[in-house]
Amino acid sequence: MGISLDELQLAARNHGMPLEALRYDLTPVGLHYLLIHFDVPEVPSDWRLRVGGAVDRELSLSLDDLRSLPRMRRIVTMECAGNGRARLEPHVTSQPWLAEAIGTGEWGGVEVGPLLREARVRAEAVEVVFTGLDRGIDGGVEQAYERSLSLQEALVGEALLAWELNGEPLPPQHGAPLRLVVPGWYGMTSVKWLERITLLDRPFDGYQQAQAYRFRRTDDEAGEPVTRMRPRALMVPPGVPDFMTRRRFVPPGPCAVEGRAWSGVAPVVSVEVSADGGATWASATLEPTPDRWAWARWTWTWDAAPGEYELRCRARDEAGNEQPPEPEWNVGGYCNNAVQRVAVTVRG
Ligand SMILES: Nc1nc2c(c(=O)[nH]1)N[C@H]1C(S)=C(S)[C@@H](COP(=O)(O)O)O[C@H]1N2
Ligand SMILES: [Mo]
Repeated sequence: MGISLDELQLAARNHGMPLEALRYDLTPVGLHYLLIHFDVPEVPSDWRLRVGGAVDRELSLSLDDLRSLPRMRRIVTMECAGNGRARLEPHVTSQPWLAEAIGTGEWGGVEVGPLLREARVRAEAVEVVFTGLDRGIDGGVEQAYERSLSLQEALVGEALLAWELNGEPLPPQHGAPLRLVVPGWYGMTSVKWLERITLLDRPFDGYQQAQAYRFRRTDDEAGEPVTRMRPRALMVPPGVPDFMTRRRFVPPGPCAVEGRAWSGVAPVVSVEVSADGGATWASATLEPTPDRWAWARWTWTWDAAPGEYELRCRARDEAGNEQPPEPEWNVGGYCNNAVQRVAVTVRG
């Protein structure tokens, strides 16, 4: 497979969500996936959030200042844009996710829009840059981790500045003391360890915006920015696993299969399951989502007869987006929402 020690080093720092945790509505904090490009930064004891750039009123806010504003809680499913990268051929060198770079949290904090209005954004502003405290070198460029949103998205979208996860203070690995959470978007948008918000009168050209996170089929094309999560359904692998291969073993008879499905583009309208390697598909029962951008639970009963199988599941959203049977290769290894496959042996 050709995964290097460098990649293993990344994978050991940035863990995924074990797929059996698809059973929980809210992912227990320690099971939510993690992606940290550089290091978890040290947070100064006098930390404040600064809002500046093209504004008439610069803001400098402590966590207590933020806590005095109207609070919001949103249940949000977050997925790394690199989820599924390790399935791409030829190999793309980076964090080698299979399908587990997901999690759902109840994030608590304040909405971004009202805070920007408070800062009196100037007419020339077009983008909002969110800068983290963490620094490192990527693509040969030393940088703070930072990403932007269009002013429109930041003002009218559902982005939150969060200091709580599942009712607890945000832990260091998820961005304490404060992070951005942008519902529906791939995870790279949700900047952790937030230090600064800057209004720009031009498009942001930072590394993580202009170089990374672009969907490119070849090295020399500019590509399209990676934005919202494509639809995806995942199942809890049924039965029990073989330790090394993780092939599943189930007894014959009715087998309850369950999972979750989401899309950052539009609500999921159907989940289908196949037990014959994609030849025929059956409709799963889809439950309502607890929040607009949270995953939906689905269930299906498989009448399992002895033999060797490959289970698959796939989601479709209201905008008509479907999961492809095979990955769509791209330079950065992003947005691979190809259908999940689970090898199962039904014992006689
Ligand atoms: N400051 C900062 N924010 C960041 C990152 C980072 O490395 N530094 N990683 C991003 C990426 S690529 C993802 S997928 C999500 C992961 O969030 P989580 O670790 O809380 O699951 O955080 C995003 N925000
Ligand atoms: Mo990511």
